[in-house]
Amino acid sequence: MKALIKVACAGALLISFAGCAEDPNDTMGAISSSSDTAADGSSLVIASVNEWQVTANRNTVPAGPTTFLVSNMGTIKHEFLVTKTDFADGKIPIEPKTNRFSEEGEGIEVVNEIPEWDQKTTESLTLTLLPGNYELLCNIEAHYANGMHTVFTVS
Ligand SMILES: [Cu+2]
Repeated sequence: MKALIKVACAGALLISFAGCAEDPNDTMGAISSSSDTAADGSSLVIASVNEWQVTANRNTVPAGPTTFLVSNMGTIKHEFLVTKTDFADGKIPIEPKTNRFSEEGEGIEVVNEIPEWDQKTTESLTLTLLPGNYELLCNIEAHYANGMHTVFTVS
């Protein structure tokens, strides 16, 4: 498992000096903590997903280009949705039939996403964000209800 994490970090290194902060022995983590912009000048957010949470190293960025570098630290596939909404964290209404929320629902705008990707790998997503309230979340069946969301603000 350790070797795989190192591979994921090497991929991250190409984008910026962003490491896998989850590994305390990884010196790249220390470098990343002082860098809040990616190599292309966008705001950098280092995040991870697992069962059952979404975490990020910052929950506020200025409006504009933002790069999310997201590691799947879980044991199954997850997705990562950047969702603009004024619903409180974790309060987007779940449809009982599907145990997920409607991504076309009122008051919900999925700006972009990293589709389901493999555990122990890292993906990135760069997009331009407008000011507002957001949640970073996973909307695979039952995952949101189980806690896979965190609040995020674009100022
Ligand atoms: Cu998930």
